[in-house]
Amino acid sequence: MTQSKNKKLNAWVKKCAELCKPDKIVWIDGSEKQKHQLEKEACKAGEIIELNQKQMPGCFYHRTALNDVARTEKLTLICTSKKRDAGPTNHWMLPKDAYAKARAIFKGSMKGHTMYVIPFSMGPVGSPFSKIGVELTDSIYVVLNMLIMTRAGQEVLDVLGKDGEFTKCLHGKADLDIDKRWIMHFPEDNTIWSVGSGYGGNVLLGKKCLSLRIGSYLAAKENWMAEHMLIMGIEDPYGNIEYIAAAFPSACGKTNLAMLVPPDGLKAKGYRIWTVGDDIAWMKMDVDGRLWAVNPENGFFGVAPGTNSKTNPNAVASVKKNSIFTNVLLKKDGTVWWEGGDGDIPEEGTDWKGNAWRPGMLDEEGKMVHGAHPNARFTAPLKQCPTVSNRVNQPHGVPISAIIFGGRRARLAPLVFESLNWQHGVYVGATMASERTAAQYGKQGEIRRDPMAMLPFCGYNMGDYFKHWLKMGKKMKQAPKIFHVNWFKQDKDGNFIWPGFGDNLRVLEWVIARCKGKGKAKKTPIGYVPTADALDLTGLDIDPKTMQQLLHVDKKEWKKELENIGEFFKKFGKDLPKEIKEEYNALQRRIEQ
Ligand code: OXD
Ligand code: MN
Repeated sequence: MTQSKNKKLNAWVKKCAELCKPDKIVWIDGSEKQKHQLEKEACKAGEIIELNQKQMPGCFYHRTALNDVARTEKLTLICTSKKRDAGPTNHWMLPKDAYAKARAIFKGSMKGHTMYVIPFSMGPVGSPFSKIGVELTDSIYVVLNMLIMTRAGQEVLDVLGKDGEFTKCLHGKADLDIDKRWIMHFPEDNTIWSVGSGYGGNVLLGKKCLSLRIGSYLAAKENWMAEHMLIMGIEDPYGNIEYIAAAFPSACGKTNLAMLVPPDGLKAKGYRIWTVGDDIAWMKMDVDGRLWAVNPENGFFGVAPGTNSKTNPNAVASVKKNSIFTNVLLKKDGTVWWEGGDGDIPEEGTDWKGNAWRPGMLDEEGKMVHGAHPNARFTAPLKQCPTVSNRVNQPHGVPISAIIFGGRRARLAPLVFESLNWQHGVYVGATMASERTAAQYGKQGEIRRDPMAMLPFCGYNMGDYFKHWLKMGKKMKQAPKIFHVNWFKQDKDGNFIWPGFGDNLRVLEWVIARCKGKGKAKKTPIGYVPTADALDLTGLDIDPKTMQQLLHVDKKEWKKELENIGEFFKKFGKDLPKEIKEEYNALQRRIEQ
């Protein structure tokens, strides 16, 4: 039985059901009653575990398959009729080959299972920013996560109406076999097919798949921007709120920045932070010639390890109830823990793999056994964040004063600099990079270029994406100013020299001052850098020499950086916009002067 008035939707659901052969089809209406019923069912089937409801009301626990704990970039495809349109940074497959490959895996894969139909809206329901998607899935875990991360249910079908457009999102767990796992995007068909995975980033199709990959493709066609950015409001002592959007590569602290707590020294000034979003921004020029942004999501899908009352008290508060915990440590009392979390290290528990765990346990290779997987996640409703902005449901979003790019650089990039203008700012975004540290990702100092933090998320040719950025800047009467930050500078011994976290507000204060034509700066070859006395360091114990180091621009290092950038740009060939080449040459000239 169909529950939609949209003939196209009904026909597509029928076609997918004929392929996957579920025993039953259930439409998600968004009601509490249906949600509770599904929670019960998933607990009974062992798909989720009910946590201690006294201490963590409405919270559940889930383990993924052992080989299914993160996004799989190699298996993530952009399927366009021309290879050129996917560009040099994406994995590509011809749509007909991709459909055939996935169809063979989907075929009959839902026999004995239920197929859930989730109508969802990315962005406030009915907002001119918003896009509707419908996800079909055989996973209740996916349904419960989508109910947190998106606005889902009957109200979305009502807005979709008889002939509204929607992104067709098909997900199936199939055998959770890594050799039969694909995350396929068909931008020309407004379609996403994800099969063989149960990990959030691969299966909550509203997030990276729709809001970024399909979103960026639609944005270029429709003159808006879909970006991997947090959105936050900074309220000054007089009650004025300025909004900024910031892009950092995955796992560089976007969630922490979006929920920042002002440091004591600045608190006296009366600053307040308002969280609009921690991962994705959809931005559009309004009639005032400014860029306005909404967070298309309705929840947080954040990394748990390292999150505690010191690093991010607002995230800790956000996950107190109605949240889902994936791949963390399950404690005896039915609560959860993770490395770098609050409280004493538990004496025992069940680790993310489902094995008995004790602190200090070593594996066969003598390595420490983690209780939680390093990419363990919490899924929590946006509205539970104590600093949530009262504008998150506003259909027009918030006006953006500054765009901030950032990376993890032990040397090179100063704490903050302002680009010379929009075009130079686009160059700064296009040359963003993060270093891997020995402790984390392998070879120390190895640089991964990640333009605008969109490398894994741009749904089309990245050369065209740079062109789109340049075009948007030309259209705006009052484009946001573009900055670059680096919270991760290190001394010779590898110690971080900037405290980060709440103290990052000191940098944001300067950013906002610059947007208002204030804030002291000196011009350097790479852009405007704060003068030694420009940042308010009240209450921060940092010596002038360290500040100098943080703000230093070393021409020799930048010359080396240019070589690396030149290599990276080669892969774009003639698709690299001439303006970006101009900026490269101009920077080279300024450095050599
Ligand atoms: C990411 C995420 O991988 O947000 O960027 O999960
Ligand atoms: Mn992200």
